[in-house]
Parts: sequence; structure tokens; C-alpha cells
Amino acid sequence: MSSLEDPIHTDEAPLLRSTANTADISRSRPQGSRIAEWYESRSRDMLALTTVLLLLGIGLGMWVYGTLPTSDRDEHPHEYALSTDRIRDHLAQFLDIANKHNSSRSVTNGHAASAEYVVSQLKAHGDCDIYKQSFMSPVWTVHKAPRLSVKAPVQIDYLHETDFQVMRYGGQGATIEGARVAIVGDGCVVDRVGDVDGKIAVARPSTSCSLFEAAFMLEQKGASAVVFVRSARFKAPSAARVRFADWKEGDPLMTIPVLSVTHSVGQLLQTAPASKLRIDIETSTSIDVVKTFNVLCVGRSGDAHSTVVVGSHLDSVAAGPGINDNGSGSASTLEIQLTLARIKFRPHNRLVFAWWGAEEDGLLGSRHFARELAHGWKNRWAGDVGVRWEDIALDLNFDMLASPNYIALVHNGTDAPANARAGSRRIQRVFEDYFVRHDYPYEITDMLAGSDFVPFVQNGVPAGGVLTGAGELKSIAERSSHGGLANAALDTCYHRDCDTLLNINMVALDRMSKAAMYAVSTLANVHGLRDYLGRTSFTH
Ligand SMILES: *[C@@H]1O[C@H](CO)[C@@H](O)[C@H](O)[C@H]1NC(C)=O
Ligand SMILES: *[C@@H]1O[C@H](CO)[C@@H](O)[C@H](O)[C@H]1NC(C)=O
Ligand SMILES: CC(=O)N[C@H]1CO[C@H](CO)[C@@H](O)[C@@H]1O
Ligand SMILES: [Zn+2]
Repeated sequence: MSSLEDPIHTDEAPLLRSTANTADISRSRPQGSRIAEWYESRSRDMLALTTVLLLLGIGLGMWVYGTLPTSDRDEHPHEYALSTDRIRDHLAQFLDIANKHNSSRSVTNGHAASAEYVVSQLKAHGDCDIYKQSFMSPVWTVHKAPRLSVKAPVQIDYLHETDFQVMRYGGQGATIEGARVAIVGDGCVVDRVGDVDGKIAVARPSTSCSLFEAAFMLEQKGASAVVFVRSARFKAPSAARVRFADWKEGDPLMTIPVLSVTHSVGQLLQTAPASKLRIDIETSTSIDVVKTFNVLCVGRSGDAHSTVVVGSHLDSVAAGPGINDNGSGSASTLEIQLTLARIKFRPHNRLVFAWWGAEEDGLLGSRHFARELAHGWKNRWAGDVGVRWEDIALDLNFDMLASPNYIALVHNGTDAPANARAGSRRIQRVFEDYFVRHDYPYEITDMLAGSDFVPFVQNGVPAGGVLTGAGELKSIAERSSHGGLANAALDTCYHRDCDTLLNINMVALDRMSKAAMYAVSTLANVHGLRDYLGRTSFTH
């Protein structure tokens, strides 16, 4: 076959040879049919020419395409690589765990199984070194509604939650009958009050010490219970925590009951003649100190000296499975790490993912992390966790990301203390860029308390994050810009047993998890991250 010997065609030879039938037919053709042969070789030339033109066309197309404006998908591939369905699969696993643990993923119940799930996913599909950081956490449980009755001398049985309440971490449960009362006024200046031994101390909260300090002093002076009277501007009793905010192993906890009563109940206690006044209190509560842990996934690539921490909390309250709160944050950060591993993301700055334990008991996991790394306070399990505090450039916090009646909220960086403010404002802008680019409505919300960014900003590390709201009501104005239901809570199942998969807003989850992915991948790729965070003026 001449055409096959022709050097011009050698490249196409395999292509033509593979059409074996053509060769067989030409061989069976009568000899001397020169016209047919000529015709055949022309058709092969045509085929070759077509191929060349086709290749040229593809090349030209690619060149033209390259000069066109790139799509959002090309510019933000990490966002598009993240699958909301996979996040939902993790949430289904969390729910399954909660169902097997008395409908909860709290420190005592289900947190460990949730953590095992995260660790097994990271081991199988993640890209990091995994550390567990153990610590002790006090866990508060109310077993039965408390009782409070006062004889002055006529007996009044007060209504739980309307007139009085046991304060959180307020004691180990006790039955007290016919006790006398000691009015101590300002709970902080107990040295100046008389004998409280064996009596129920009725005190006013004060600004000169914490509730815990006042109550604990009264306990040490022998009081059998403490009753804090609320000021008149509050209608309901308080359920505030009577415990050191940053409790650590070895710190004291209350043993005697601590109650909060409304102003009007307090009036009666303070004005009734002390000789005739007797009080019965019954509480059924406990504080157990249990071991729990943080899970850390320390990236193997990127500059360790400019580490980006990506945190979320894994535990739920004891009262419910916590699928939005805060399963939605921890499932999203898990899928972000797995996605980055799958697409072989090599960050310029090292990424450390953290799943905090005991958040619902007062941010104890993230506080323990800061105490051990920033302040060198070690417990008996302390060991290498693969990170040093001075290497941490910033913290991103993802808590609830899928509230059913959500508003997209971005933390206000200006709320951070002065030494973390510029960086926190910079992080805020990164999140805002995402919402502006997609034309999604969002609001700025405070960054003062309530989640695991606290120990970071308190120790000078800039922080930021997004969230979708909890028990607060949506206003009519907010409804017109964000949709959903006005005069309803952003999450009616907040801290309740109905916080299940049905409580997840998939649109919110999609937008917010991608906002998280955008911030993580963007900040992980900033060169000179610390300079970038330190810049005090920037254009949007
Ligand atoms: C499960 O929850 C119920 C109701 O809150 C409680 O009475 C029970 O003791 C719990 N069981 C366990 C094993 O925690
Ligand atoms: C952010 O916080 C600062 C200071 O705490 C406050 O002045 C400002 O109004 C807040 N911004 C928004 C949009 O809420
Ligand atoms: C964003 C958000 O509402 N997070 C919640 C997670 O749980 C803690 C502890 O209960 C709340 O204080 C946070 O508000
Ligand atoms: Zn919560």
C-alpha cells in the first residue's frame, strides 16, 4: 500500500491500519485498477487533512477559550469541589450516633463516638496527622425539677422557671427542710455579714466578684444553699453558670444548691420577719467531672509558622442530638478537609483542623487548647499536639451553619480585642467578599462570646467565622431581606430534641459551607499571611 509507505502518512498509519477491513478489500480488488487506487489514496489524504484541521480547530478553540473571562467555577474551584450531600451524609452519621446514645452527642454521651467517626474519616480519606488532646470537663445534669417553698409563716410553693430556677452548675442536689435565712446583701462582701452557718444565704449578685466566687465563699462559710435575687428589670429567674468560666481540673465547683429567684420572691424573703421565715429546697442535680478530648488534624504541608486553625465543636448539649448545633459546623469542616485532601490541595500556609470537645459546657475544649499551648498549663495527658501557639496566625470558627430559618451572619472583627482586631477585620472582609460575589444577603453579628473563637482572640490571635443564628427571633425587616419566617426563631429547635436532620436547611448549609471553604482555601494561600492580617487599612 503506497499510502502507507508515504512518509507524510506514517503518523496516521496506526489509525489506518486499525481499519483492517479497508486493507483486505483493496487486496481483493482486481489488479490494475489504478483509478480506484488513486481515488482511495486521495480519500486517505482527505482523512489526514481533516484530522489536521480538526486538531488545529481544537487548538484555536482552546486559545480563544483561554482569553475569555474565566467562570466563577474556574476561579473558585475549591468551593465547587465541596459537596453539600456529603456533609449531609456526615450529619446522618452523627444523628445515627445520637440515636444510639440516648439522643445526644454530649460529653458524657455520644461525643466520643462522634469523634471516632471524624477520626476514622480523616484516617481513611484525609491528609493530616491526627492528635487527641484530653482534658477533664465538669458536666451539669438536672435530673428532676427542683422545689422551693417558703413559710412566712403561710406556705407558698413557688413555680419552677417562673419564680425560681436552679442555676447551672449550682450544686450536687440536696433536700433542705425548714432552714432559716441569712440576708447577706452584696454576695461579694460576705466577710461583713454575720453567721450563715447552716442557713440559706439570700444574696444580691454584685459586679465586684463573679456569681461563683460569691456562692463559693458562702458555701465555705457553711451556708446550706445560696439564693440570688434578680434585679427588678428581669422578669424571669436566671439560669447563668455558677462556675469559673475557664474552669480547669483542680478548680472548685459548687456542692450546695444555688438558686435564682425573681425580684418579687426576693422582696418577700428580704422583708419577712427572719424569726418566722423557713425555707424548703429540693434539688436533684449533679456535677460529674469526666474526661473528654479535642481532635486535631495537623496538615502535612504548608508553612507551619503561619498556621490557619479551622475549628468547630463536635459535642451537642445533653438535651438533643445537636445536628444543626453544632453538627452542621463540624460536618462541614470535616468535609472541607476531606475535599482538600481529595483534590490534593497544597496550601501555602499550614492548615490545622480542630474539633473541640465540651463546647456546650463552656468552650472548655478550645479553652484547654489555649491554656496548654499559650500558657503552658499541662495536665497529666499533655503531650505533643503537633502545633505551637506562636505558629498560629488565625482561627476560623464554624458553629451552626444550617439553621432552618437562617440569616447568613458574619462575625464582626471590630469586636476583637485590640491585639487581634486588625486581623479579625481582615478575616471578616474575606467572608464578606464571598457573599458579595454571590450576591447573597448577609449581616454582621457580634463576636464577643458564645463560641470557640473566644480563647483565640483573648490570647491575641485574630479570628472570624460565619453562622446562621440560634434562638433569636427574625424581625419583619430581616424577613424582607433574608426570606424565611418573621417573628419565629432562627432555629426553633436550638438546644432541643428536635435538632435532627429535618432541622437542617440545605440552602443555608450549601451557602455557608462554601463560604467556609472559600475562606479556608483563600487564607491558606495568602503569601505573607501575618503582614496581610496586620494591615490596618485595606480596600474591600
Ligand atoms: C436517657 O435519657 C433519659 C431521659 O432523659 C434518662 O432518664 C436516662 O437515664 C438516660 N439514659 C442514659 C443511659 O443516659
Ligand atoms: C462592629 O463592632 C463595632 C465595635 O464593637 C461596632 O461599633 C460596629 O457598629 C459593629 N458593626 C456592625 C456592622 O454591627
Ligand atoms: C452559632 C451558635 O449559636 N453557636 C452555639 C453553639 O453552642 C453554644 C453553646 O451552647 C452556643 O452558646 C452557641 O451560640
Ligand atoms: Zn449549642
